[in-house]
Amino acid sequence: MLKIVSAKVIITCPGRNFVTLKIETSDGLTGIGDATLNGRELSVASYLTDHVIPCLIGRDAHNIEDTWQYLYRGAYWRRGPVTMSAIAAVDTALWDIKAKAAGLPLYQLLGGRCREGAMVYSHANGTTIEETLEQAISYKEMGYKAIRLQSGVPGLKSTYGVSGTKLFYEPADADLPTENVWSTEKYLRSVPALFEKAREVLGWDVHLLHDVHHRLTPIEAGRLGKDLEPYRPFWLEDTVVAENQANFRLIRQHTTTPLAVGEIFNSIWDCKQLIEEQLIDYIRATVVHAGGITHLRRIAALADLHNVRTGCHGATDLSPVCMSAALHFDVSIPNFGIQEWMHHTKETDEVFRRTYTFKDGMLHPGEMPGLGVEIDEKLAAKYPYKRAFLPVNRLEDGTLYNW
Ligand code: KDG
Ligand code: MG
Repeated sequence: MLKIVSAKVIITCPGRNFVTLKIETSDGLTGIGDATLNGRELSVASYLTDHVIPCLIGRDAHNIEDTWQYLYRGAYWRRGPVTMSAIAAVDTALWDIKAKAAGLPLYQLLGGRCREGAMVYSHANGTTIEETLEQAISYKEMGYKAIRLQSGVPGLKSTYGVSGTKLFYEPADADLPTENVWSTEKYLRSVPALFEKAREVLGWDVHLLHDVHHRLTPIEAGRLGKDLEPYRPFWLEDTVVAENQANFRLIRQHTTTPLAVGEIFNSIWDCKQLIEEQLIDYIRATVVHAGGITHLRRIAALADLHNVRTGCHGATDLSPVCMSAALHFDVSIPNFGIQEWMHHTKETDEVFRRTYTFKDGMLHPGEMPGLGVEIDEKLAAKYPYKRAFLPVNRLEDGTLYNW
């Protein structure tokens, strides 16, 4: 038995907030898991410290599935982003420990490699089409095979996905929520022009992606998908809010543009209908917000039955611990599609010493036993938690809208 003897939550802000769970076992092995929930970080920290850690002490670290069931079924209150991020942190840390105990990189325990590395997409953004494409060109020169394009919308002061700092987009930027203003009409006019120009400038040898960030109705999404068809996007992401999964039927009736959704999903039940009815092409649930490696594998297995591939969320609010876990998952499943990756700040990469590397448009998880990432606790302590909110969004007449 590999007894859990202690567990603690580490909160640090090396450029943005991250919550990490660290578990220690009787023979001195440690494992870590990402528990970051953007803008709601302290709620997961409390859930872990007050309600999960006391139940972990004394348990066998090897019994990952039983611990998962204990925290999910055993809690009575199921699902939700706070609960599932906390479960994910425990699950990831236990997989880290098991792989270290075996002396193997985690992907070996998940069945070994299905591919050399995980194709990643990066974010090109700018206030104008020209600026966005300039950045896209530089990503192409760096070797990226896939690029997400987000551009400012003429007539709107700010919009989702367009940042001040170009290498990464960091929306949780204020002590209280900032406000964006939205116009669907202006937006719908601007995106086809971006993609038309992008194909002229970038050619056809690179995958192009776009994130709508939940701002359209199903029929508007159908229209946008149709308008983009000539430019063959790799995917159109989060066209509509996915609480009502049946909404996607209408979108599907109107376009063959591939659809991706799921970065805010936290359980297999959030994607069940979308997958079973083949209403989407890519499922974007990720390790930290969807119950860890154990649950994400279950989602991927269901998706595989219905021709749906994975495309895990990988914005800067997912720590290098989550990114590492995602990469081991990505290389080990048969129906991997693509992995999102944005650069973290230099300070973040110093706090989280990671072994994954980028080469020729792909990330590689590395060969270190376990996840291949460690947290420098002393350095982490130098960056205390800083309250930060995601923005909210209003229509031009002031109505509160989806961000
Ligand atoms: O926390 C919110 C961000 O992770 C999200 O806005 C980023 O949509 C996003 C993406 O596709 O990376
Ligand atoms: Mg997104």
